[in-house]
Amino acid sequence: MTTNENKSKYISIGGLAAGSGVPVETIRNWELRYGFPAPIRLDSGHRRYDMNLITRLRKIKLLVDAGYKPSFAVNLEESEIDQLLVSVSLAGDTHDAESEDAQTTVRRWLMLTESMNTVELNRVMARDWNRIGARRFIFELTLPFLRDVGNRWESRTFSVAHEHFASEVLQAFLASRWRPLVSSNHKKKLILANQEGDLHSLGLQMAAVLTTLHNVEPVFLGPNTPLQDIIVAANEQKAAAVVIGLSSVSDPESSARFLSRLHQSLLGVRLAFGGNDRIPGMSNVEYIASLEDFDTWCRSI
Ligand code: B12
Repeated sequence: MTTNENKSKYISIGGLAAGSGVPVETIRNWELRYGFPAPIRLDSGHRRYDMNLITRLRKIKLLVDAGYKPSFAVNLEESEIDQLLVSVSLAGDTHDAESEDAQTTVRRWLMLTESMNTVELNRVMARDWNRIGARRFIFELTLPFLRDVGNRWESRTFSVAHEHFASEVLQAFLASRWRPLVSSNHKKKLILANQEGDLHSLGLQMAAVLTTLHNVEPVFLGPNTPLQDIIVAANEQKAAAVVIGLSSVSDPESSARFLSRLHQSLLGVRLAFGGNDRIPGMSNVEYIASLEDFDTWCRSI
């Protein structure tokens, strides 16, 4: 087929390779052997591929990585591929999940993110939480997982949709675990909020998990919280402290102004922040460099 129409729906072989994670040479080789993925040809003779092929090729790659032959995988229906991807992931459970190393578990989470399999990713996360406990779940699995998601997004192995999917599943999972742990026996309250404009709330979700392990009640205001609302919540709740999450996207100068204004209005409530190490030093506002440090800091509330 020769066409120059609808070019925007079509991508080059390099684009297909970047989007699917299958190298250019392999794509050419599979086309030659199995007739898949089939390109259209421009008048110039160059190959172009329908963008919808990215997802199919990505999933086929997962099956091939799991040991299936390409000749078998390329001929499957979409629904068969999805079913097999679930069983591949389940099969991994049968070999001693107890002793599965963190790297393998993170790879499993990444694979389920790649196929956007919500049910299975939730199930595996629940298994891992029960298997190694909340603290290790955060430090050994969640942080490396998010780092890998970020790296894959940067190298375009993951799309923005994958990044959003991973964040949403993870944040819902973490909240579902720490919220039931909050008890009316907790004597102290800690306000957790992101600065206005900052949507990176996963650091705070992890901080909330750690907070409950210290018998302190997190009052979680979450992403994008206006200054005034943090002040109102801290005063009304008689909070022992306020911790602000600032991601690396936040501008250091305006974040410093935000923190100073907050400190001035909080009247004797302890104020700390974490997440961005480029904020100029401030007296009366504590800096918590990492979630490990936050875990220790909680003991001082
Ligand atoms: C998930 C994610 C998102 C999600 C966030 C969803 C959510 N509910 O949190 C969404 C899709 C919304 C998003 C949006 C954007 N993102 Co983003 N995102 C990420 C990603 C993949 C993970 C971030 C994360 O949660 N990491 C886990 C945290 C805990 O790790 P950390 O940030 O390294 O934090 C460490 C410490 O700083 C500390 N810490 C962090 N938070 C806190 C809080 C407390 C209280 C304490 C004590 C400590 C602490 O603990 C961590 C471990 O020690 C990163 C990539 C990466 N490698 O991190 C990019 C990343 C942070 N995002 C980035 C960008 C550019 C954006 C956008 C501007 C993209 C865009 N063009 O729209 C927007 C900005 C939105 C906004 N206004 O905030 C860049 C920032 C680059 C920079 N320095 O400027 C990154 C690094 C990706 C990249 N490599 O380019 N993002």
